[in-house]
Amino acid sequence: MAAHNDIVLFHYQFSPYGKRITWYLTLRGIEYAQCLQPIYLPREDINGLGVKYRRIPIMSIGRDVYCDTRLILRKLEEKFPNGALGASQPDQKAIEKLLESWTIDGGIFMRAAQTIPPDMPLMKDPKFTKDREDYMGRSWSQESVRDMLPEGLTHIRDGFEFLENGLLADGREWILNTAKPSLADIEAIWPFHWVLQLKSIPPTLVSREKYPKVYAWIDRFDKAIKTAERSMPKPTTLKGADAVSYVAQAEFSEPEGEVDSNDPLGLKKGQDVESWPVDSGFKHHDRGRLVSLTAKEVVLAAQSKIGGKEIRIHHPRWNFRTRAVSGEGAKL
Ligand SMILES: N[C@@H](CCC(=O)N[C@@H](CS)C(=O)NCC(=O)O)C(=O)O
Repeated sequence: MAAHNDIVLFHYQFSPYGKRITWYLTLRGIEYAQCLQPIYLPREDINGLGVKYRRIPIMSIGRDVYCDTRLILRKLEEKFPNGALGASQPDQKAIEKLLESWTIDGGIFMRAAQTIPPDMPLMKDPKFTKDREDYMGRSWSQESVRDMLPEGLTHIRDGFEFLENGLLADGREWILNTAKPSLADIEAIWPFHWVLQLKSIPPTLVSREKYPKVYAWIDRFDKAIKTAERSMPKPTTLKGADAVSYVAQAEFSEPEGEVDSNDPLGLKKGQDVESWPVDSGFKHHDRGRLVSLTAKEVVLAAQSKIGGKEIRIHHPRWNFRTRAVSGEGAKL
């Protein structure tokens, strides 16, 4: 059983964040294996890896596990530089980064999630809504969901407006006026693509007639993905136990790295630390020995459940908190 390029992506099909990575891999023609996950916790395979981070997707390359799509995309760009999708001009890089920030931190994804139709069967499944309360820290009761819908719709319409009359206004095919979709297109498109699939927005607010350029861009993007899909093999799908033992037996895919002694956190290599996201999924903390700390990422060594093999968990620094674990109960 092989994972091409040593990559295993843990995700589920309904995940718009997951799409950021599957689209990227597809557009690049980078072959990979996937391990499909349930839509809510528990996720036994991820537990088996020794990873407490709860969000989807995560991606392993060898025995290194990367959390958060921003870090995953950066690693893929670095590991496969030939034909990278990211901009090279500083001003274009800045637009790409601002789009990432707009969709992830600027609230577009959160507003898109508020447009999930309250009548969808999943929204009536208490296991799902309770799980999402743990993930987002807000109520997902039918009442709150209905209350938030109008606000979600208003914000998403604003996003369509911004794209139609801003970045796509001059009739360009792709956000950075490239010949093919680039990383900037992925950074911008994913929540809008998702809401159109959810079919949650009334046509009186958002329609092909009102936002023809955005719709045409999304159609073009889908076509580019379909074409790319046809020119590469489908990802290998690994069963959970196989994926976990594959990762636990693999080699590390990158050198250990150093702890920056000038880092404001003042942590030391080898110290026991915990690290977790502060924007969502914040109750789930990874713990381990500090392996590396740079401006861009923190790496912890934690034990998988396969023969106690050590894996390295990578978190980005942005919107993550890392601190020393000390005192009673600190033993890992
Ligand atoms: N900033 C994270 C956010 C990831 C995220 O929130 N993913 C959603 C899925 S689309 C999630 O984990 N939802 C809760 C869950 O599936 O457990 C990233 O870029 O990867």
